[in-house]
Amino acid sequence: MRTLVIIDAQNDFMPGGALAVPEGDKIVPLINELQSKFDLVIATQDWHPQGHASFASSHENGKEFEVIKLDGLDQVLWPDHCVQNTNGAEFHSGLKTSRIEAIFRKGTDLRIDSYSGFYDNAHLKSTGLAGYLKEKDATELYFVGLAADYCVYFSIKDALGEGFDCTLIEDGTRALKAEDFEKARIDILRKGGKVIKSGDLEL
Ligand code: VGL
Ligand code: ZN
Repeated sequence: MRTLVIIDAQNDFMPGGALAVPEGDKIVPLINELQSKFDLVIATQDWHPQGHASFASSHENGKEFEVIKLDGLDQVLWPDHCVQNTNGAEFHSGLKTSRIEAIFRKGTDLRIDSYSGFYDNAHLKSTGLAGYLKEKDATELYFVGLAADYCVYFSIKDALGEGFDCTLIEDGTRALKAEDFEKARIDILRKGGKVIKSGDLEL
């Protein structure tokens, strides 16, 4: 079964948002159009409590985009973003949501960041997404959303590790940094994932 996985299409990752991805809003019409081509559509939301450990503002002298060690793991310190129940955490208002069957939220634990929609960054806690997809017989996953070099990339890595057939729809994503996406893209291909353009999608 072909499943569209929409990663973090939230206001804070859109131009004008707290952690804006350049041209992040450009993917919304395509994501809307693509939904009808899939048997199942699911979405993730970055969903942090206030004072989350990934926020620079939660650390004394923390600087945005600086990398620190957090419980032994490298952690980028981000601007406050996707705080639960704020407008920044809502989906882009243009995103069609009627076909989204389930929403998986991540980053909800105060001390642990979670780029992937499947597991937190330390791989300690599952969101339940892998089990949900397996129960639905959703073997072929197609990824779109934000940001290509973080949450989309980490979600694909985990999905490949779980044995799913994974394809990134390249024009359905945008990166925070182009050079990081280039590395991510090579890694996805090396790990057995596919990268296509939406025009290459066979119905
Ligand atoms: C993301 C950084 C921090 C993302 C989430 O959705 O790519 N990036 N939190
Ligand atoms: Zn986040």
